[in-house]
Amino acid sequence: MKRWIARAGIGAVALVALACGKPKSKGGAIAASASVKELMAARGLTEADVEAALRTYVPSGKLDDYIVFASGGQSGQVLVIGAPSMRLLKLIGVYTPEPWQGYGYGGDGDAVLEGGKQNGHALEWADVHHPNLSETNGEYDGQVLFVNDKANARVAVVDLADFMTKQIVANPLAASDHGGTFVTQNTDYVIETSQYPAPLGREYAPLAEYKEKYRGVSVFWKFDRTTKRIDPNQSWALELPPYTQDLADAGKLDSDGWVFINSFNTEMAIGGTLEGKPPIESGASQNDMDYLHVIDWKKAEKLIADGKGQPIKGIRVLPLAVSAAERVITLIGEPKSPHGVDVTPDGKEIVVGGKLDTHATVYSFEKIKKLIDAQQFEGKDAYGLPILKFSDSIRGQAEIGLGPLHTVFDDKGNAYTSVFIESVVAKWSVKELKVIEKMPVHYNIGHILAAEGDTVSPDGKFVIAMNKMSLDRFSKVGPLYPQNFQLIGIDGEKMRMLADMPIGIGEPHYAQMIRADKLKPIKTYPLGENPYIGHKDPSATVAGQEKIVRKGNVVDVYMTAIRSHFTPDQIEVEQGDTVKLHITNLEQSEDQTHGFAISMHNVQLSLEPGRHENVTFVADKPGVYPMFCTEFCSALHLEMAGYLLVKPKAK
Ligand code: CUK
Ligand code: CUA
Repeated sequence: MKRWIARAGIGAVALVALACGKPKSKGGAIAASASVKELMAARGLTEADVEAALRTYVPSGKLDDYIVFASGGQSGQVLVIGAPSMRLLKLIGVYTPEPWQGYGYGGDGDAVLEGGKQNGHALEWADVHHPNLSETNGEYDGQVLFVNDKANARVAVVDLADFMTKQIVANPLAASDHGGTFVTQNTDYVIETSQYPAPLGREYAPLAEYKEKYRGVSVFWKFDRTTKRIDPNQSWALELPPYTQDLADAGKLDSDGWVFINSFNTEMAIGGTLEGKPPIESGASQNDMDYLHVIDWKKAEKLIADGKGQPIKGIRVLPLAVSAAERVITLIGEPKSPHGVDVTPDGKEIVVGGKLDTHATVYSFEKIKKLIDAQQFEGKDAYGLPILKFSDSIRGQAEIGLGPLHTVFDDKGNAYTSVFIESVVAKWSVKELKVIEKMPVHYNIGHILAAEGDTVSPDGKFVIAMNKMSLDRFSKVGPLYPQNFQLIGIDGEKMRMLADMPIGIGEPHYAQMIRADKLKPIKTYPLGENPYIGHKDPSATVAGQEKIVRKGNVVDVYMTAIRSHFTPDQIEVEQGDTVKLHITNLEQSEDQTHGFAISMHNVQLSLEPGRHENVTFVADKPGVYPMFCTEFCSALHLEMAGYLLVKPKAK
């Protein structure tokens, strides 16, 4: 049942026939229908329930058509979910150590987490907001996933060859981020924009100097396709005014070369609740209009290449004055504290979700470009940035409802906007600027995502409502409730609610859904490969070459793992020795993973077939420590063990 059953409504008999996998007989009655009807009655299922089940059920052994990469919120991880089944496939450890994958427990992955240090501190959590897949010509290419850490201004690179985090870059300029990690249409750059303004480089300045010293910043991280890493040395940044920059999106096709960033709090409110001053929330909601930042990044790139950037903490930053004079940044009014900004698939228009305003505003890139080229500005802001007239820059507005946030698109010219306060998905025609249908969701939807949604050619099959509250949807699990992802079919005349999926590890923000056949992950590593260096590890070992080498108080152990033993399986060292284990999994068959742990040492590795890992620790406490495999790999898994013996220092 690969194809969708029917476009419009389908009757009970047909449903039952489908459920039974038997063609409908001439008379309409079929043998098994009674039992399906009984089942429906016994379980209290409606026809709509059964239809939703048929549209999403993926039988054992069959695969999902789509893969969703979802932010794991405060967990610092990324969820990998199959759709339409909404089955959880994997949690990828990104900013937070992940023991199953042996990420952050003594192996080579520790160095990746080290890269995420800020101000010299190891940060043990992150708030993952916006996963973004790499693109080629505006299409997801399935190579790499980028995710930001809103809490600590960091960007991570997940390699989709093995679904592992390979790099975390710590933004040295900002203290928090939000508008990220959006990619340009060929992934030349991964864009990360600050959220809460602060002095660039995280220096001290009193709040009284907010307007003079506090700034926003947009970092253009250069992505290198050959190494599959961000190259900080080729990256640069734009100084922004201290308006609180929010979401952002990169232009595509017609608007390639441009970036659009929302803002709120152009009032530059700083709070002061203890002194009886209004909190930021009310100070920031005074003006009727905030500013959409329209950025000509290709021009900025040139100015940086011409040496116009000023280095701050090792990153070349284009000063606001240069951006103003060269018209790199242009502002346009946008209604009251907006939230999402989303470029349409054709790249011609930019949709801004009103949040405190009931509209989605549709800006025309063509109009904006003409006004900028003709230097037809209505004024300048306090920082000298030119401002375009709002009414001249838009095509129109669609009345959406209470609290429009984010917008995604289908293949038929429709937009789907998440409407937070109303708890609905609003489907509307971009051309007509008219709402077509509203689908209630449970409850308080934040982001919304669509199949192939951020590409130049969305699929128009599904959207997922990412709801902040679940109230009565799931069994109670204490006062902290799971978030609720709701899968909605959009390929028919009407939207259909298909499935709920509780997310119990954090508050996800955004996610992207890619066609599963675009992903080509490897099944095993070439023998001895270290995934973090991308080739055979210099310390990789083959069967028969295992050895223990002592040099002074450093003990190097060249080990192998294969069903169901480690060689060597007895390691004796002296108290105070530095122990370096170099372990190669000699297995070459699919899914034949061994784990490796040593009691009391916080060491836990995942050795997928062929993979090599290095572990270094100081044997500081004399004793006898079992070391063993932690994946049930064979009938003799429990026997896959040995001992680390630490001899007390001779007195
Ligand atoms: S934000 Cu969370 S619902 Cu960080 Cu993209 Cu809008
Ligand atoms: Cu190897 Cu269990």
